[in-house]
Amino acid sequence: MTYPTFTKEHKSLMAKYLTKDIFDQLKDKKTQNGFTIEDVINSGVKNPDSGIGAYAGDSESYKTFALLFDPIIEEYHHFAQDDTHQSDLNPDHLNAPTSDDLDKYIVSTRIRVGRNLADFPLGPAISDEQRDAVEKIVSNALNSLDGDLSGTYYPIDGMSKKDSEQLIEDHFLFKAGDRFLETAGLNRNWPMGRGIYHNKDKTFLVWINEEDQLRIISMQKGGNIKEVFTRLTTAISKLEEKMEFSFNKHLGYITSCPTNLGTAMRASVHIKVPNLSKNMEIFKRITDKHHLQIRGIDGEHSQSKGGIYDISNKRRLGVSEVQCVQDMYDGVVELIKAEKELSI
Ligand code: ADP
Ligand code: DAR
Repeated sequence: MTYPTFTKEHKSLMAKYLTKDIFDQLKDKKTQNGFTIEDVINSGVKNPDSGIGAYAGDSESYKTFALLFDPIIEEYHHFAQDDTHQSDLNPDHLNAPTSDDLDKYIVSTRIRVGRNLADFPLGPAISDEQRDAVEKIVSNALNSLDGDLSGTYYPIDGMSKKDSEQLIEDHFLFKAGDRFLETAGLNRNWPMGRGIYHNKDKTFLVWINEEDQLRIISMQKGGNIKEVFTRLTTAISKLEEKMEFSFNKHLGYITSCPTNLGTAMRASVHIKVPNLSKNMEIFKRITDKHHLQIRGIDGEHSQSKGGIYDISNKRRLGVSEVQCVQDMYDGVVELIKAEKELSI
């Protein structure tokens, strides 16, 4: 195993912190699942434009390769090695009243968390048999849900053209991961063991074995952020009755990418702000103040369309789930106020 050749194009946190000395201290280590430092950094070495450039193969990776993961986590999340993560999934603690303006400017609201099963490796190190076992455990649990969470599971392998086209049209169907996920080992044996569950109203979805083993998603048209959060927290607690998620008091919920550690939550709105889009300095000042990220409307690394942007919390670790949603809500209220002022 030799120290990778980094070019000036390699801008990721992994390239920044993986010195030759750190590499030499890590190069002979491997986790119980056989995950090595080469496996951790492959995505970032092969994709110089990575922002992070490192993935964990199992919960143990964060300890075995702490010399690399700790500085990455500290810089990205502003979270020190002796900090502890506090979870709060109680929607009563969220101050997010509805309003006509929220429904007028917000096209749709989506709040998701990533989860991985405690007794399995993460996606980058999981075997094909283990991934199929995860699909069976999670889909069986989902098929037992009742009330407004009850629905249907659609394995991607063998999915009918009609179902596939409908799910793509609804923005529900995930495809094989991008080049970052591919080189992290997350597309192995695609599409076996992958699938999508959604309820009758298509307001509750679960992606199985995408970047994480579960992406638990609550979403609906309009701006009733508290209703979306409440549905999500109800679903999470029902699923936690049926399976144990990988969690520790330092890093919170364990995920394959370090950016999702802690709450593993992204609370987003698709918001129409055509005037703000012409005043990006004001736009970014408000999103920075509320620790928010601006994305395009077709997922990560996509562009905005027609003055519609995906606005979501940036903080995930060292803050609670309620705080993630509060960050987004408070920022969106201020963005709408600025949009209205610019439209006069
Ligand atoms: P993640 O899955 O990590 O939250 P992505 O940015 O890849 O992030 O989004 C996944 C999918 O969810 C994309 O198809 C995106 O268009 C859709 N999406 C994200 N936020 C919203 C939203 N508020 N309303 C509707 N669709 C959304
Ligand atoms: N593209 C990878 C991952 C960044 C965070 N996004 C995730 N996890 N989907 C990078 O290192 O930039």
